Amino acid sequence: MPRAHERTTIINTLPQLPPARLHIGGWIENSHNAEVRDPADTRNIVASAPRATRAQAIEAVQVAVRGSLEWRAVPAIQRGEVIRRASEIIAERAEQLAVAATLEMGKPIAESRGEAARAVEHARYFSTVGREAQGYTANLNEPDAQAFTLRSPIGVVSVITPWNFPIMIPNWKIAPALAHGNSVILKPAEVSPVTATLLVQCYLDAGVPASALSLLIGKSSEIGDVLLTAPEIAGVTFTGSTEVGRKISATAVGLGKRVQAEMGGKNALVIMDDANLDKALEAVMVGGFGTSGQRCTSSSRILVHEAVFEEVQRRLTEAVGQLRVGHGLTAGINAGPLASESALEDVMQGLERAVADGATVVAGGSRAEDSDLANGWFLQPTLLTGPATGAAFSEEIFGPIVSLHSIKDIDEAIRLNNEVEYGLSASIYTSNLEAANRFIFETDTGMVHVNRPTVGAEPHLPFGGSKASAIGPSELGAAHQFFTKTRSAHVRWKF
Ligand code: UN1
Repeated sequence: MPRAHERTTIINTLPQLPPARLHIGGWIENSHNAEVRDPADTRNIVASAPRATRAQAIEAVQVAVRGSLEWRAVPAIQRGEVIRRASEIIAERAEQLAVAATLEMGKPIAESRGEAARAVEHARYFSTVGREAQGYTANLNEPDAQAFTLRSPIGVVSVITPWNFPIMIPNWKIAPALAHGNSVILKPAEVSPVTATLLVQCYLDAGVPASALSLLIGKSSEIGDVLLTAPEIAGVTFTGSTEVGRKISATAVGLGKRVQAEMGGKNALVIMDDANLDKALEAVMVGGFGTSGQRCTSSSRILVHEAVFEEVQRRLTEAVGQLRVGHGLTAGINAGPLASESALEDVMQGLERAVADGATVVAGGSRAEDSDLANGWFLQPTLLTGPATGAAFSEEIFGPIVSLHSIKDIDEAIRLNNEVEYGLSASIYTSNLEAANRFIFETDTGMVHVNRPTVGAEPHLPFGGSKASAIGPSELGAAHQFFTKTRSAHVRWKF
């Protein structure tokens, strides 16, 4: 196997991406004053992007108010047909979306293709929600009368999304928002404006009215405030850091809006002494180093039973050394760069804090040495060992850094799992029924896995966390809780 420090050739000719654009009732030709740079080689300008002004954000809100009325009048089952058509268009354009995602945020193309495929699956799932039972009937304490519950759209929704899944996360918020009859204003991360433009185009081409889906690309400092505070906005759904999510929530909830914030994680993967080690180590590689660790569901803390600790450390050190770091469009690469300079800086600082707190670097730990990678935001995949305290154990470090901590038994695994402020996902690898069940029932994360990686998201199951990982209702299978208002109807038919 080639090793991480071997030369990797950066591809010479990159595909040209279309420009990012704003959509406010129609596509807008703003001047393009932001450059989108390839995080794997910042000498490459891969696209250009507009910057929406505050006035345009205000206009988008007015358009979305009209869009909300127009779109909610379309019967839910017909709205579902439009979403189904969007899923087909996303499937047709999957390669274009995947290339854009890789060029903008750096993940290996195979991962971007996987993300596009999951977006298709998620949209397909939401295309059917209009056919689901919406509520229940109930008696009233009077003759000739009956009550029932129904779900209504909430109205205009601000959708604020990150760069780590630039196709899948905007999609998994847009699809249910629209399926349930709301209008959407999407503000994607500044890192990935072209991917967002292409995704919005899929929904418009599928038949979503122009007024029901707006796209605002720009700086939070310029337009963010409008998306959180305009009186016409009913709800804000956000994915990103806990720090930003809490600020958004404080502002928007304070103004009486609904907030759904899916935030940080410090997810533990437990390996017991009776685990299938091959499978457990595969899960660490996928969950810890996939997307260069830039997932809120990443397995960043591996709690390893002391009886297998040495073997796990040895085998993981070897596997980490075999990861091929490079440009996401180069064949055979399985570790891309971090998405931006600030992302790399944050991760390097987290690593320094981890080491200062007593962690030992057993693999990686520095920027990529290969001269071809010197112009990108690369960090060697890094493995740490150390005490179950300090930054490596408790801080979300959003990069390819995984730390190993030794545990004695299931009690300690559960205690350490629950000790951190986050509560998104957790996993245990074991063949012991009691250990598995205790882990399920005694841990406090929103999602818990047995003999499965910590990552992943099924369209029909709730996706969400507890504690510092989430505010408001979960996503995906629980999306209706955020995107609809449950109302009760009280009907008398003799009067
Ligand atoms: C996954 O684990 O595949 O931002 C999905 C994130 C999550 C999505 C993770 N909201 O990483």
